Amino acid sequence: ELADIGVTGLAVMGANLARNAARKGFRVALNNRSNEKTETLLAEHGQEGSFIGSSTIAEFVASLAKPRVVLIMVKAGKPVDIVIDELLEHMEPEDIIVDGGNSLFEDTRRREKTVSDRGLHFVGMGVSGGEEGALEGPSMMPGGTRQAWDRIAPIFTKMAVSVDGLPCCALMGPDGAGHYVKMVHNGIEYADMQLITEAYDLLRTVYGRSAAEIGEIFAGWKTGDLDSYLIEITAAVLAKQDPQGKGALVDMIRDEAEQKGTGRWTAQSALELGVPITAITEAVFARALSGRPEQRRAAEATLGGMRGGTLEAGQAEIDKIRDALYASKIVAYAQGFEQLTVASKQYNWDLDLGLIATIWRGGCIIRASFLDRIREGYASHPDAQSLLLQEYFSAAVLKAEQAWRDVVVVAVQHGVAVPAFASSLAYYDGLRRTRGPANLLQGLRDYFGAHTYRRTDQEGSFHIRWSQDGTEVKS
Ligand code: NBP
Repeated sequence: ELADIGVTGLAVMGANLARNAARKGFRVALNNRSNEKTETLLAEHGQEGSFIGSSTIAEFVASLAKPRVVLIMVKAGKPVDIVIDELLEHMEPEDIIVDGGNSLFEDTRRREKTVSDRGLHFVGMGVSGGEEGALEGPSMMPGGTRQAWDRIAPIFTKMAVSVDGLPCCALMGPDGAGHYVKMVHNGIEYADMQLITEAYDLLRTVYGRSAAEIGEIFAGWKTGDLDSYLIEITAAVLAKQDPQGKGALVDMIRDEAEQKGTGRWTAQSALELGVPITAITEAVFARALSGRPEQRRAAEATLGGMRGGTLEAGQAEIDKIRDALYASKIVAYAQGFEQLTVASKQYNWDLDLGLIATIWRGGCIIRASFLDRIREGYASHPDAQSLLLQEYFSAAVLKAEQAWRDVVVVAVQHGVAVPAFASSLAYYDGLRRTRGPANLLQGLRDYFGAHTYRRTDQEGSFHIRWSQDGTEVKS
């Protein structure tokens, strides 16, 4: 009997997705560049379902029912191209190649073209939820043709987690749409984590609370507006004791964050598209600064550390930090969704923002009850120009606004950096201005570069000699 789906690339993600499919009753063909991984999977988990092992790509492809569905789970980048080329030698028109790795959406657009020129379908699918999600039910964001989706939907919607009876897997749009949505998901995840880190830093550094105490504060936030997976695991991480007996484990961890690139890609795309996603970008830069420990040590020695002494944190201060976190989080999501809106127009993807919020509710790292509000918001205001202008969120931000300002003031006065809190607030304040200060920028640009300006009272572009004596620099 032939297999329903094949998985090639059996490191943690591929192996767990293959087991997930088998546990859901699909017959799964297995392949990996080096055979040990295939053999190990068969030896350790072969009894979980129906698998067909293979040692060559030819054998692997031959073990699949037509039209064939192959899920590639190899390292993002060149390996994906290598595997696609190998598969194309053996697969046939109408077959479907799905890349489930964290590929750059531009690579996906290129690969989709190459594969569809050969008469096959290519689906670029973002998979979120880490290794546990891959096994138990991830959130999956496929991009490709409707025809390919109709063929693979019965498999992938069954593998994905469901929330309120809706699978966290749906067609996002053509070509790179799925990987783009996954990229922005990761960007939002960066911002979300940075905001949590800033709340922690204030409580730890300015208010002198212990990791365990902060863990309890976060545990208390699990039940309110902030209810989310990331808040839940923050409480757990802060509560964890060092197995070597040195107190809270988090206090023993080096403060240098690593990154694999999806946050940076999100920021790069936003810069290309001209979308102001300040929270995500600050989160990427905060990781970059954290990665310069020598420079930070030298700067602290020369310039001094925190300003002023620690403060007492009563319930009022803790509540304010929670409110600032929530308001900043709304801004970060508003920015991420705006980026999706702009990209959707740019690449003709016709993204459904409510559907995106729906499939992010389970399986993925940013899952939160908050996404239900976003989903409802897009259902009732599909054309709102910003999430911040949807009733639920505008009311929430207005309610949190004073606390948000107070928290940023305390951070600034104590010299403790809160780039994501502060830049979210700056974005919010910039957004709330019918008339901002860019009139002056235009004047300057016209002065030195004759870039022209437009007037508030007349149509057309204008240029003027700005200096009265004619000595201005000419471009
Ligand atoms: P890795 O990203 O570590 O990739 C290892 C796999 O790639 C192995 O199967 C390896 O084969 C294969 N491979 C490489 Br490397 N070069 C190859 C080549 N030239 N030809 C064929 N196969 C090659 O695995 P992972 O952590 O399971 O992640 C897989 C994908 O899923 C990545 O794109 C990742 O970014 C994405 N992702 C990961 C997570 C996560 O939590 N880890 C979450 C969501 C998405 P070998 O065994 O022969 O060396």
